[in-house]
Amino acid sequence: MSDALLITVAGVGAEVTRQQQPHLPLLPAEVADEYHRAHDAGATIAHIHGRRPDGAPTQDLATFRAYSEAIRGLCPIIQQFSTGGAVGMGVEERIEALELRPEMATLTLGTCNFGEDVFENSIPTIRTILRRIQQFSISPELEIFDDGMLATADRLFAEGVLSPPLHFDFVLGVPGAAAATAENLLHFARSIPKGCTWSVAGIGRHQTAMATLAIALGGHVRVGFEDNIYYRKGVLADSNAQFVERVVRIAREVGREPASVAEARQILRLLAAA
Ligand code: KMH
Ligand code: ZN
Repeated sequence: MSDALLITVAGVGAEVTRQQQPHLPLLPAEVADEYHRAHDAGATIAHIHGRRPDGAPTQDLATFRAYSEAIRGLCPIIQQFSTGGAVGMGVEERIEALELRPEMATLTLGTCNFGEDVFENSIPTIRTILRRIQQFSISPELEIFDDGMLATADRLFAEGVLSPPLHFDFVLGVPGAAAATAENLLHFARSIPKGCTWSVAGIGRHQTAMATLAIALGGHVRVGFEDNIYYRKGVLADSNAQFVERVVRIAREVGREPASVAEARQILRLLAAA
């Protein structure tokens, strides 16, 4: 297996505001430019949420079509649509854009507290999202926010509705879900079936430490404004690419190069180029 590093950039998110992070991209051209810069810096997967021009989160088809076409016009980064959307969104809105058949889409395997809110993913919700993902032959990325979600993965594997090897993303440090600790990361990485791949999204100030651990452990990395807006304590990042550049520097120090898009498709077992 290639040692190349998958870098996912979560550049938009659903919760961060322009007031908090002035460089947050909202319009299609801004979003495409941000992912283009991140791709040039070494990112190979774009985790995508939709926003209206005023910043309100949306999962609507027109927004995703505009984003997707604008990104594709600038760079070949692998597009991964969020099906999480924003807290409180109905499941039909969350999966509306999947008919555009992105190469990847997220699938969160359980409900958790999310700051003061609840990120709802009941088993029926998970099944609805999974059916739509499979209907369009999209590759799921399994989002794991806490231990119970790993048990749900096992349950779906046992039922045969999901078959490993698959790619997991461990989201660590959300207030109300699993903490961003080395122990949790190791536990999660050891709990998934052999042959599966994984990345970590460390939230807030944990982003770089979690990324560094993942690089050392042979995992992969997610960075971006969705998870963290600060480059360092008290200093806002000036772009998503700035996070990618830092991860690439750390990875190179331990002998890992960022994956190309072609290598990423191999690592992720994606069937064909989009
Ligand atoms: N916005 C969060 C509540 C995903 O993209 O699949 C959920 C989320 C997960 O971001
Ligand atoms: Zn997301």
